[in-house]
Amino acid sequence: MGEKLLLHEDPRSGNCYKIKLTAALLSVPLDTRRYDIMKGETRTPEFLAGINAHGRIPVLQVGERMLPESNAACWYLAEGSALIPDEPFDRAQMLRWMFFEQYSHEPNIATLRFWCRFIGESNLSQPQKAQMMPKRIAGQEALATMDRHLQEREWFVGSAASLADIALYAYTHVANEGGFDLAPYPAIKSWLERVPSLPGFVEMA
Ligand SMILES: N[C@@H](CCC(=O)N[C@@H](CS)C(=O)NCC(=O)O)C(=O)O
Repeated sequence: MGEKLLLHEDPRSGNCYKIKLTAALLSVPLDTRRYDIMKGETRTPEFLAGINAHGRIPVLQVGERMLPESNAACWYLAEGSALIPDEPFDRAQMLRWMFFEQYSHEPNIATLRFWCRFIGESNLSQPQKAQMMPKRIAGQEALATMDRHLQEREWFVGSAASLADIALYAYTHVANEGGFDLAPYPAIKSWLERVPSLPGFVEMA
């Protein structure tokens, strides 16, 4: 990986953590530049024009080029490594769980964590308050699906950790901060204990 890598991030974000964890597991050097999303620092004209027109972190800067979307950045870092399975069906299964994470997991579990831990329930707008219960139910459904899958296996795909585990670990291990009780999901709890044993593992800030 010849070009310099810079992660535009807010260290409280699980989406940013996925990329830092991938880089750490692969011993890839990564510089970081911090933004405070609570202060709208990813919505400034400079950020929108130069970093990400969608106004969000994480963005992985590769030389002069910008790569938004956490899972795309993880893929870029892990290309050719053991974190992406060689076998085509397994590789597609890994993507299946990464898409699941973005559609069924992160919008519910990460959003409730953000609302409960960082905004505070009493400061939520009426539409946000109305979304809390549907998101809680959908988040529990995602956790139940993960738990059923993990009852049969140690890792999401094949017999080793892959980007699917990294993507899903980021917000599952802090799901309690969004008010999710993991007690009903014993297979998830065992898997959460397994991930930190990976060589090079780093904690979320
Ligand atoms: N699908 C995107 C989600 C990015 C995202 O939602 N980023 C949040 C922080 S985790 C953000 O930048 N929020 C600030 C804002 O919307 O102003 C990814 O996986 O990278």
